[in-house]
Amino acid sequence: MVLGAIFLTGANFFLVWIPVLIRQTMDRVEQLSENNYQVPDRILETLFTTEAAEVLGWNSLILIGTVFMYGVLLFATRQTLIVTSRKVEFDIRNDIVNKLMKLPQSFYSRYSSGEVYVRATEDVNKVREYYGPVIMYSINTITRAGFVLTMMFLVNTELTLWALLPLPLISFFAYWITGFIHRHSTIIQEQYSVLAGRAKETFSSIRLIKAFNRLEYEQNRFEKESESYRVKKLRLDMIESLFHPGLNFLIGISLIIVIWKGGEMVIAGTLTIGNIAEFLIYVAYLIWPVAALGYTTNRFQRSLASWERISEILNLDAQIENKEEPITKEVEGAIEFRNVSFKYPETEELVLKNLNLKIHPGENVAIVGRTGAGKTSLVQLIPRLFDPVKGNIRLDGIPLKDWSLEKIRESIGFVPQETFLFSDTIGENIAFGVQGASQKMIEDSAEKAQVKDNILDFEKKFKTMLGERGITLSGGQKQRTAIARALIKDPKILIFDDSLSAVDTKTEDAILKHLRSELSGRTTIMISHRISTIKDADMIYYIEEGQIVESGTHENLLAGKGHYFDMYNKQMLEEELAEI
Ligand code: TTP
Ligand code: MG
Repeated sequence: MVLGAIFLTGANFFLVWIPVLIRQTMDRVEQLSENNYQVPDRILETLFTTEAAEVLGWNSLILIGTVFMYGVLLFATRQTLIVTSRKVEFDIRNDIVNKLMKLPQSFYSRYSSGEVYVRATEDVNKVREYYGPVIMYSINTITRAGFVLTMMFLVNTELTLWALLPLPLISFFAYWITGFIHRHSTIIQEQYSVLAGRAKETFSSIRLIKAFNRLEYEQNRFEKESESYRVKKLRLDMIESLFHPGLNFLIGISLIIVIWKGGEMVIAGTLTIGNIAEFLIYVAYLIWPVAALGYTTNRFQRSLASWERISEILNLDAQIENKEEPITKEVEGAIEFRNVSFKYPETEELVLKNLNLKIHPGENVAIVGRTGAGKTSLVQLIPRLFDPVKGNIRLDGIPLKDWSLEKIRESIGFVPQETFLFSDTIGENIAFGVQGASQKMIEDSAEKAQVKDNILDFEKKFKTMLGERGITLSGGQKQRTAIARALIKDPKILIFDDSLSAVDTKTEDAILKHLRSELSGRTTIMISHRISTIKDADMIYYIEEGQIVESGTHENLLAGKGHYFDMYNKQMLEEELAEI
């Protein structure tokens, strides 16, 4: 940046000599022409006398040299300052994304994805403008005004004062209009996000909209937003069209003052014609820096506001991160909850209350309970998606906080309740579980999850695209793809959050059989609403309102005639009814 400032100062140094050279040339030409005043026809002739040629030739050469130096230095300035600002932008953006990856879930419930996106794009861009244009124009204004004003005062103080008279107006006008443009652009930007968000939502739920016959309603809603965007945009366009005519008008006034006052002085004999030309150029030189003063003040305020929003993110505490020298040894799979209480950051109510649970390595555990009981919340604590508010969780007898996050997460195969698949090939979706998975690994885990046959039925097999530009899998196919994604990691701990709910009982049996042979030696936690899925588990926990109210094997629990027994009876009854 220092280098850029030096280049820019140099460029402006060369710039101020241009009007001087023009003045000298004009004055010399005038002198020469005055000698021949009687015969104007001979002016042309005069120009080719040695003296005239000398004046014009030399001055032109020097002028070209000066302009060339100015150009070279200006190029160097942009190359240093703008390139620097791009590098700054690159660093800030990477820092933000790095931070965003680590921020706790509470952050994502506080900020919408749109807001996060704007901070990582728009705001970073505005901060970049600070390092680029704002600094560049500021240095330019200072150095150019310094040089130009010095020259002007040296030539004629009175005319200088006259010429400067309208300049503050220009500065103020530029400040006012760029401020207005900025405020409206912000509103328009927001309106645009609303519009884009609405369109995205509409098209991703197009099936629902058609099924509910809401086409016209959605169309009208969109049209209304679109109209509001149009009106705002037109207003901005009008103000923007005012900018240049307004600026030119003020410039015109300055120039007229110079010619008027300068003219008077020339008539009085205190100034030359060349001086007027010189002054006109000086005034033109000052216009942009003076307008930039207003413009950069605005930009600077914007950059500052953006920087505040960015540093807010950068200064947030990641909360869940590695302590110094975390444990990275191999995981065996013993999990223990000790007096664990948990609530979500955005709510007050405890979701898990003083919960105790001990799972041995290789044990096959099931968790059942009514909807909303806290099953999902419980298993989310194991890979540390959240931390408990009270109590602690131990892995192999060591508190989770002492483990390396990467090690814990690497050792857990998690199949979440809501399946999310990327808009990518089905093979890549399965391979997501591990880095550098081979085709064989992908196929093996698809086989284990009982989804391989389905995949082979697709025309492009494992290369079938999913999601927006591809096919939509059935609910059960999705779940089994997610299971394959967890199995490919070959993890010590497997967590299935209601992951077989969308498959029929026959497929479920096949998966369970495979898993059982596969799972020996692995700790598994299986959440389910279906007794058939979990009745063979080593241990079943029944959760109610964030507490374990019953535990034991299937037989134990039935004999206890409690909640589990009721649940079992209800499901048996349903099955019998279904058979009738
Ligand atoms: P869950 O733990 O999701 O309940 P569950 O998994 O037992 O229910 P289901 O069988 O239907 O899957 O929710 C417990 C409470 O926590 C519930 O009141 C909703 C609340 N909750 C949040 O506030 N934020 C969250 O991200 C989740 C998952 C739940
Ligand atoms: Mg759940």
